[in-house]
Amino acid sequence: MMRLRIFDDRMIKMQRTGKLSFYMRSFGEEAIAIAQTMALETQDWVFPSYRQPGAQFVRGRDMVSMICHCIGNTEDNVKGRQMPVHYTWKEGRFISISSPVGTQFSQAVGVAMASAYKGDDEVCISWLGDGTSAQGDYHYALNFASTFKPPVILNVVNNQWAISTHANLATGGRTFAERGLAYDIPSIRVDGNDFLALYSVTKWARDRGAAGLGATHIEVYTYRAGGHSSSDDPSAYRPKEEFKCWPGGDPIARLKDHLIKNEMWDEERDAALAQKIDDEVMTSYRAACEFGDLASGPYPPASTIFTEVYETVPWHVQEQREELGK
Ligand SMILES: Cc1ncc(C[n+]2csc(CCOP(=O)(O)OP(=O)(O)O)c2C)c(N)n1
Repeated sequence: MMRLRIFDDRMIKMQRTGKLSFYMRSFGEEAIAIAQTMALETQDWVFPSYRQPGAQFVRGRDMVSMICHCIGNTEDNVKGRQMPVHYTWKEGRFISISSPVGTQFSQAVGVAMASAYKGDDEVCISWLGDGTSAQGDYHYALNFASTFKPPVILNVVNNQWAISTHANLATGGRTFAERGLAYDIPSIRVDGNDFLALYSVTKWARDRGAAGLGATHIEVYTYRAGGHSSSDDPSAYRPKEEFKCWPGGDPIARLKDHLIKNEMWDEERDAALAQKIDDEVMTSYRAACEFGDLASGPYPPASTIFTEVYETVPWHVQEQREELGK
């Protein structure tokens, strides 16, 4: 969680100083991707939204590779085809983050159905936001999950805001959790700023999926402590006092306090770890820039728009390629 927060803090500063074009932080929501991915097995499939890049840290993705993606340089594994922070990482079974929000739920259900059909011990997990759960995609996915009972964990991350739209406008119900019950899917509401609660509820959901008991629907109650993205200014629509209350509190501070009280951690080690991570982030940023920085590149060549899309390139695309001279 500390790695994710420090990484995010540095990257937003890079954006503010013109070294990245765009950025999205997980600020206040760090426990979610970290605890929930830790509760899975390595063969499980992760279908994230743009606020769960932390799952990659759990699975060991190299920071340099993540920063190359954010810059969109020659080492970006998606060759500049995605917005920054819309990571994809095949080796970590981390499915490409989609800009059109909500597509990941149906994909997760579909892959889980395939795994069950093949008899593989694989569970899928996916997250979408309170705002996104007002879309049809959410309901299609729940209906398939209810009907076919695949091993899938479907999380609605209720961080109370969808850019400037409050969660009250995404449902008329009291909670997001209760919506799963209408689909006859076991549903639970968990404190999304409590690392240990998230870990245990996700382990339970994984066990259910692996035992053939089907999907679990989870409302992860949290708070988007920062802006929506580097393009957003929440002070334009959010009461100032709200952040001061920080519903649920800082998940990192909460776990730290718990560990200190149990004599498993101390302030000195905490400060040393923060410094070590910050050094790692800065070293990784400099290493990533060796493959191209935002101001001067190099970027993936234009010819890459024609690669890795079609196995057999259709004639009209081939014509366009020839016209481009690549
Ligand atoms: C299909 C679609 N509609 C609208 C958008 C624009 N958009 C991007 S993020 C976002 C808000 C999503 O809010 P929420 O689902 O609550 O997730 P959060 O950002 O709070 O994590 C919107 C409207 C989009 N990317 N895709």
